[in-house]
Amino acid sequence: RPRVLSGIQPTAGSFHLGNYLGAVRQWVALQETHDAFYMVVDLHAITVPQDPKELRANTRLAAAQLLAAGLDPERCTLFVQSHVPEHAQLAWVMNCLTGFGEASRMTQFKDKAARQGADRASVGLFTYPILQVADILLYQAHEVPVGEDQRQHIELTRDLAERFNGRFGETFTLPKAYILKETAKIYDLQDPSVKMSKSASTPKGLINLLDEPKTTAKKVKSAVTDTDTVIRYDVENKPGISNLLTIHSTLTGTSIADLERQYEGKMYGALKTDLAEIMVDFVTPFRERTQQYLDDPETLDSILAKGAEKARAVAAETLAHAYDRVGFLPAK
Ligand code: AQP
Repeated sequence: RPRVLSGIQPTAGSFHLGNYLGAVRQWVALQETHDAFYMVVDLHAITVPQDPKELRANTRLAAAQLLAAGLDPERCTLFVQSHVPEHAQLAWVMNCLTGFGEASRMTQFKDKAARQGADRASVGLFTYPILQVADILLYQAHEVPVGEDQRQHIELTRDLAERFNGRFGETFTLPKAYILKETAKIYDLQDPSVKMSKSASTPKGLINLLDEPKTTAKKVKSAVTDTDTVIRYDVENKPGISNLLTIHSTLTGTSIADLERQYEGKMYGALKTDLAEIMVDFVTPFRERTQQYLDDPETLDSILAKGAEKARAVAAETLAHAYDRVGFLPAK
């Protein structure tokens, strides 16, 4: 079985619809066909200022949401990044292989640093993509299911893996980004020219899966569209409607073409009302399942402990190999 690896940050508490449709939904499907490793990336979460109590709670919350979304610990390896120290260890080695200019070209860093004020951005935020490189290479992953915003980081992973292999001998598998075109980028409901994002979206434009279902319905109904009246998929001229069609199509499994036929001659309000109902039907059981996992932290923690043990077995082997290649004297 080919291997996949992916991670999600525990920063915001609730996952948003972009995280779910762009990434987590694929994770659930891939556990059936791949040897899948999924993690809550708490090391990444401290690249911006965090509250320790919240981070701990949000890490459990992220794991609970992943299980509620359909990850099955019998079918995949689910763990917390900081439980596997090899991530930070390999990241150091990869840091030393990365050019300063190369790291400076990462657009996510530029965006996030600009939002924080360049002087306040941490060195950790700067090297975040290199930690991600280590995350992926440790598991010798073939594919990395992510949203479009992560493509550049996967390219960096391939570059650094090739560089390491070229300099020290074949060690790492070169991974590929696994990006589903349809849901690669879910847009902000209030400004469909930007991606839905926890740090950049307005509260009204961001669908949090753990919001009150009533709030979710309201956000869908007040999504920004355009002044035309035809329900048609056209990202250029109708980004708002196209975004709603994408969400509808993915959640219901109806093709966009069928949706266009179904809504022929109907008003935008009809699409929004239907989608609000679909969203409510989706988030209501999701919230309940998440709560059930949170109500039983012992079970949750033991799932994560087993996951970390499985992950470490793989990560430790890769790290030992990489350390040896680099020329570190083995500890006796
Ligand atoms: N709008 C989106 N459409 C599709 N996929 C998305 N992802 C994020 N936003 C969208 C994907 O979600 C996965 C988890 O990402 P993360 O935990 O790194 O979160 P993030 O990218 O930090 O999420 P945000 O909301 O975009 O955070 P900020 O605002 O901090 O940048 C990834 O696979 C990502 O591609």
